[in-house]
Amino acid sequence: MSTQTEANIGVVGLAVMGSNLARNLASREGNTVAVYNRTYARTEELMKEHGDLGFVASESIDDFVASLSTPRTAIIMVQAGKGTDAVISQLAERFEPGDIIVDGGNANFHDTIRRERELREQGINFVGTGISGGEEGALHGPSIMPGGSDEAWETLGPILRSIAAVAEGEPCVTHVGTDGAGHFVKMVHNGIEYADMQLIAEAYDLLRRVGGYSVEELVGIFREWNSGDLESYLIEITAEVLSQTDAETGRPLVDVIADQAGSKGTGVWTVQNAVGLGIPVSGIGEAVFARAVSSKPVQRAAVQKTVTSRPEPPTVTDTFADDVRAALYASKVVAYAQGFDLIVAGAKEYGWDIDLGALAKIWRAGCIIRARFLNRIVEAYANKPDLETLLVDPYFADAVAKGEDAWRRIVGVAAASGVPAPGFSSALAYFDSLASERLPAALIQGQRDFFGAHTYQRVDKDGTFHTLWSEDRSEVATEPSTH
Ligand code: NBP
Repeated sequence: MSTQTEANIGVVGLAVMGSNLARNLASREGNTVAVYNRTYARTEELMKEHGDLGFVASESIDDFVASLSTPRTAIIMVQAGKGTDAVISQLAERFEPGDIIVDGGNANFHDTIRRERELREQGINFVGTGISGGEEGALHGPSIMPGGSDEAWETLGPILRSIAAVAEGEPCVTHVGTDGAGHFVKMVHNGIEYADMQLIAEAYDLLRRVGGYSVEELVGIFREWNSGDLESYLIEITAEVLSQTDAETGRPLVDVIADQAGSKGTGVWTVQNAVGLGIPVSGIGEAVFARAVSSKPVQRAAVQKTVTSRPEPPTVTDTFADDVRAALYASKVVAYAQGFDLIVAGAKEYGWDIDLGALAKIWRAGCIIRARFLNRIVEAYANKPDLETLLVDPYFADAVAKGEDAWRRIVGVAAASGVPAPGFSSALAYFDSLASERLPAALIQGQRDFFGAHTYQRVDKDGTFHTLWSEDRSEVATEPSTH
């Protein structure tokens, strides 16, 4: 179908995310939306169901490109990776300098940096954009994290602002930084989401297996938590999932779902990049590993057969649920502190000027980690944009201090009960590492110097030193080790 109509924005890829985003765009004043999908049947389906939104549908990529007004602006919503590259090259063959290609898929930010560089040579603006909120968000208002050039943002900004979620009157979209910045922060967003989910899951497990609460009681606890400072989408849906009864067995649905957690890879990317940048994101790491452990049924069954006796959970008091809540909050502060550290490190490494407060603002609605908590992070960065870590912001420092005793009790109870709480305990270990005046890293430096002459620094004078371990064990001043 060829058409002369001029659309100000186009969407390529009309699976669940693309069709919902196209509907969102088309429902906003001033937008005429061109749509195209490799398999035309999907386009026809969208037209049949929602043709009243005035879409300009094309069967061929040529007609799609011809239907766009200049600067041509197309949002790609196809499977990340090869699918995205295929669509980019189709568009790039037909687009002109000044036109804009937006990738709204979950791309690896390294790919986004490469694609932006290649397309820039052709004068085409490439904008890698994180979009969070799943299919509902795409339809009603996602949190949007665009990278790319200032020039592209001028055209794209008003369009994205019109479709984004709104938090306290402000659209949840900001120009995060150049080239891959948007996809980088979306990756970290997903990593934080992993950590947050893991911590909630640990809270649930401890309340049930140690606290002895029924699933029904847990629904009440999570609903109550959702009216306080833990208020968030993830706590809200936790109560919803726990309240669901399986129609077939009459049991709580959570008890008939296989306990092997899946993932699509953004958590792994977050950890891989954090390791490369030297940033401890132990909360995200533990969450990724916990999903991996859950998905090892053979090992789990073998160990369960070998380990026949398990610890008896200690008797807990009425304040147990409050303790778990405090441990969850403190661990969550650590997970977010680590995630924001990673963003600071990524920005430094890749040359992005990322406004952390603005980022926390656009995560307050539309996305999966939306939470009351984010307002506190906005305030923390407004008070001190170059905060060393969220843990020293007065509000968070106070919140952690108030919950510290409970946090320690819960980690102790988890260990004594044989209930795994890797998120809670690693968060506490991270906090204790930062809070310790001396760390055993001194001993590690000694070991490294012993076997590899890796040298060390001293606390009492400048310089680099090596002990002649295999000679008379005297110390010599030396150059820093390069190996
Ligand atoms: P999918 O990730 O399932 O991808 C399906 C779409 O990709 C279809 O339109 C398909 O066309 C198209 N496609 C593929 Br596959 N290979 C192609 C190729 N070589 N050339 C052209 N088109 C190709 O869709 P989705 O779940 O809607 O997600 C879209 C993007 O949004 C993904 O990058 C995803 O990671 C991201 N995302 C998803 C969510 C979510 O909650 N689902 C949230 C945030 C971001 P066809 O119809 O011809 O097969």
